[in-house]
Amino acid sequence: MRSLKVKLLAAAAVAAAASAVALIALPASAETAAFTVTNSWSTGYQAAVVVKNDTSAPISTWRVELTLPAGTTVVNSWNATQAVAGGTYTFTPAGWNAALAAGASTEFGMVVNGTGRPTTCLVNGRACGGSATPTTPAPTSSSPTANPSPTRTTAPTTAPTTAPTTAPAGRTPVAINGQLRVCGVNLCNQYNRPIQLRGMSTHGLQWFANCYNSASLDALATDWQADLFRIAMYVQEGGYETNPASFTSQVNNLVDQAEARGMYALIDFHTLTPGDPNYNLERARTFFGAVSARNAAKKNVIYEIANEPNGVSWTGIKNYAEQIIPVIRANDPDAVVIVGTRGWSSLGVSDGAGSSEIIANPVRATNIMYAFHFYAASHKDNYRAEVERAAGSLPLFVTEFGTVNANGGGAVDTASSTAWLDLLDRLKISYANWTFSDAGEGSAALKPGTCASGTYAGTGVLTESGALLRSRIRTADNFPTS
Ligand code: IDC
Repeated sequence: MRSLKVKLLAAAAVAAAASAVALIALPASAETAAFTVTNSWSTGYQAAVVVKNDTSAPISTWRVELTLPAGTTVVNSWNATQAVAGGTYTFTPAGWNAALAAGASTEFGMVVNGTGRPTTCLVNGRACGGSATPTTPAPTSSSPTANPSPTRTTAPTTAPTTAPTTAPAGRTPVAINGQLRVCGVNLCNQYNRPIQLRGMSTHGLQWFANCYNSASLDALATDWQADLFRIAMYVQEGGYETNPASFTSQVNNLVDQAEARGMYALIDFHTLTPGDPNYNLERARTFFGAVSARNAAKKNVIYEIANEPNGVSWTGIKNYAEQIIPVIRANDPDAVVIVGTRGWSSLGVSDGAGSSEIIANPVRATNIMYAFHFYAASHKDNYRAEVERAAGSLPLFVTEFGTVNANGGGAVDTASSTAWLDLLDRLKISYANWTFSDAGEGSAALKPGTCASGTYAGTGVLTESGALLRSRIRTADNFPTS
């Protein structure tokens, strides 16, 4: 058996805002797991565990066991499968993150109720530092906190996650705009005034979970000044259907992370293939029942119930919407819900149809909007004309768009992207760009390798698409405040 050792990093002062770090020396070649407290408050804390294969050979799976003292429990976790026996929590891969190439790492996280730190930490059955019961050494120095206490004026109703360091209290998009609603064809804020939200979409959570963490969300909220974070939870392709509990908790965690930074969170049930959302009707009932109950009290949540219906009629989409919207409304009556449209959310244009079939036969529900998606290098004047026409009758929300081809790749079409963004600004149509990730494709905003490096702020990490979007999103919002 390969030598296994654990690197244990822990916050030493439980109640104090400052965290100190203790390190157990590693052998030259080992698999490691690093436990870091990323935020703490009086009754609990949030932690991240980075499992790293520091050996020179691939490993096929991993298992981390943490024993917590009596009175301290794990409330929820993400990016891992959690089991508990006594006070010992065992975390195994979530499904997509089992195999680790030499030098590769994966991260999972948890929210803990109680202030006790792990007394034992094992990776693949071996004790930290080679002993059965490692103790966390006392801090050798106190370092300034990486994650200061939130500056919010209102305490979050659930366990907070890391708050931004620079967003002034009361000035975040959610603090200014509050609970959103649809008024006429617009998205309106708490003062019933039309607003436009501008932000970024994740890539598939099953593939790019390592891109969504405290540092990347801080960059989005404070460096990009984004209003909106779309959480793209694929249902197929290794997504929700493979582990509903894990993906639900991952989405909920990201909702919290957006809330802690004053950003709106768009929960995207990312159906794509098969294109008929009714295929996932029961999954959607379960998922939206869970996330709407859990997030009902929050003001920052918007629900997108079907990413891109395709190969299905408008009637089929409408039937799906009229079954899922009541599930959400039962828990969260005032949240805005967005309905996907025919032909990959093209308002039907990509199917040779158009918005008139929706206008003639709208979804029977209030406080809803309709999704429109475009990829600037593929979709041009005729699509823009349809959006302009439809915007007079239907509340539209561009929940996804790319600056490149519809396959997510190719070169940035700057002229078409700029024409689109100017149109959306003029019509006050909100948007989320595909993607805030370091995928190796033209639509990704971050250069390949950015997420592994852990640094997200500034322009050095951006692709051409990312630079364009950051410069557009960073301009002042001017939200009405009365
Ligand atoms: C693409 C991703 C790509 C992935 C593919 C398959 O960019 O890495 O392999 O999905 O799932 C959409 C979809 C969105 C697509 C994107 C680009 O909503 O899931 O992402 N796109 O093809 N609609 C139009 C384009």
